[in-house]
Amino acid sequence: MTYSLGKDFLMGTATAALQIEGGDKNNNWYRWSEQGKIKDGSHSIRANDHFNRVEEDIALMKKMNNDTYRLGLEWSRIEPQPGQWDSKGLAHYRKELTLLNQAGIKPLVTLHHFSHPLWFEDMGGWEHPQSPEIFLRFTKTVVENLGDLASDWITINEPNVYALGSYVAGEWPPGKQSVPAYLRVLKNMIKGHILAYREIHRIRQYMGFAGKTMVGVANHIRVFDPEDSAGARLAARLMDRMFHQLAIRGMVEGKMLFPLGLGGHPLKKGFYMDFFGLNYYSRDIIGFKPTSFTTMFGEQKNDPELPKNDLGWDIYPQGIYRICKDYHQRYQVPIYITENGICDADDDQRPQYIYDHLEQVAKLREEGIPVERYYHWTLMDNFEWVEGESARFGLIHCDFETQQRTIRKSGRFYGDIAKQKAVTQDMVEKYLQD
Ligand code: IFM
Repeated sequence: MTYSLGKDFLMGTATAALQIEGGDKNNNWYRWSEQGKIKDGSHSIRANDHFNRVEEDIALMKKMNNDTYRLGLEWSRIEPQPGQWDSKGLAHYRKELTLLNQAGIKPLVTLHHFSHPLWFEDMGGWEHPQSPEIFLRFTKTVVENLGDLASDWITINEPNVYALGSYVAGEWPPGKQSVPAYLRVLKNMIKGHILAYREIHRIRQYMGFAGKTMVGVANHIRVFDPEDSAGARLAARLMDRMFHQLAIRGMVEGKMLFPLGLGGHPLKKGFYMDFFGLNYYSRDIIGFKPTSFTTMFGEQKNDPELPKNDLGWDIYPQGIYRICKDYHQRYQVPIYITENGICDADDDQRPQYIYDHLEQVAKLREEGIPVERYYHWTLMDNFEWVEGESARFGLIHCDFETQQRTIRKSGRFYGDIAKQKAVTQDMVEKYLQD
């Protein structure tokens, strides 16, 4: 029942700027909210008002014994117009990073997490051939101004989920449904990552931090287990390639798998990942149904035997173990679980979810797999993209009307684990009795 994670294990929480800050009108999700595309009618302009409550929220992280915190930067606050830099935006993030460092919480900074300025969206966003260089320009300014305050960087969050939601499912801005556009976006994001990877290292090196910089990507990885048929096995392989490998092999190795390689690739093959960032939520059973647009590569199904979260996603803790093992074998770099969490408004599943997933992590660490960090998604209930404010993933409950934050039972449990780097018998009795 009890287990230990080891004193050197870092635990924290993860957020994204757009999902918590509120108040910014110059980004793609503001317009999408204005257009009434959010299912519950909520709006990204509100979120958690974190932009004005940084101190309060850092105090909550401290209370939950966070060693580290993954935060995003809102690009449009830093570069509101192409090539124009907002010193107030940069100063805001300098202050936030300084406060985190003073609190003894190590920042991990994400440069692109699904949101970007309207001018970038309107020129074609990540579909535009110049988008990698435009992202590089943003990265350069950010790291020149903030690079002394953070050693650890994520260039892009979940490129596969972004490209799929925005360019195939069409549920996210700009709402396209086109596989060629998906491929263009992935290819540009890969280039953008590689350029940013090199640039972050270059700048931190001349700042005097050679050898002390960690750069990676937050890869969203699911387990795809096929149904028992040849067609389903083929579909699962195809889904793995289309959803995982195109982005991962491109970003880690600079390898453009077919069909991304068509049209050439000016950047060299190499190794562009200092840690393997892994966002894990769920597993899909894959069926074979090539007859419709949404299932042409494979049909994603639930496993009726497994418990579900509030959004109907299967809860499958063994997946985190399987994925970490697999990617460690492939790449042999430290693994950071950059996201893992559950949508659970009444918090009756989250304590067990945390226990079960961290148990798998403890097992991995015992076996010598270098899972060095775990970031729970997420610090507090926030703006969950098209689901809006109704999908609640937080260790902290947020009343969006009053902005009152209340640490949930799961948050207290997580804080106790983070303090002891272990689950003790006392904790099991206190938090998991039901
Ligand atoms: O809220 C998102 C996050 O922005 C990216 N990964 C998955 C989370 C839960 O859906």
